[in-house]
Amino acid sequence: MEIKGCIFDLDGVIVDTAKYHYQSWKRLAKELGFEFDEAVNERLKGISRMDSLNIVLAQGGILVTEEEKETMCYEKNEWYKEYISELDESELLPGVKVFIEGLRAEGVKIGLGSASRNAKTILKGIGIDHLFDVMIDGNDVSKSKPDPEVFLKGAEGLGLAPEHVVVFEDARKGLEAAITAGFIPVGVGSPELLPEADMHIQSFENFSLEEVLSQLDKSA
Ligand code: B16
Ligand code: MG
Repeated sequence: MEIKGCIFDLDGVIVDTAKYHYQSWKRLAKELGFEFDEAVNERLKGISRMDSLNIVLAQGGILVTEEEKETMCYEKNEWYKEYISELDESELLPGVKVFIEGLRAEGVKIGLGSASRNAKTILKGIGIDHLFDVMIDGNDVSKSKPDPEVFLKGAEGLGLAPEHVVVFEDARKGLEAAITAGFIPVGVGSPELLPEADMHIQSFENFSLEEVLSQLDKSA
């Protein structure tokens, strides 16, 4: 088996923007008169802004019109943009930049597969956008994870078949998407939280693609 490309999810894999999403949803919930639960926040990982809002509103038992939902998504995103406006390289998760640079040096193609419509701004903010051969985000897809559209478009952009591409994901729905479309899935997080994946890493520090290859050989 040859690995020719790697596609990275953004939030929870390259950078910990989940805390800023959480703060923004919490602020919206407060405005609507209820406390937003951190456990519910786990379910928002990897899914679109509108799908997230629907979960937040359900937690508060709040019914609103579609128009009001649009306004709430807009408002939440304005706060989120404020939080991420000061992002810099220090917000990168440990080891990920060095790992990506190493892959590029070996000729492995690099892609982004994120649900976030702010993904390109974030990559630019942390100064690593130039490391990506293709960037697919929430602006480029019509179906969100667990639909594999975002990863399939990424593989297409890299000119690679999914079976030669590793997908690094921290969300169950993202792993489901990668598995459905025949990518090599690696869960970034614990096996307990990400039961869909056979392979897991806690961080990119001291990690190399060789480990993925040896696990694949064992399971072949
Ligand atoms: P935005 P990922 C996802 O990013 C987040 O995990 C998820 O919590 C968020 O709702 C989604 O992006 C949309 O983000 O509001 O910026 O468009 O994990 O797919 O990189
Ligand atoms: Mg994620």
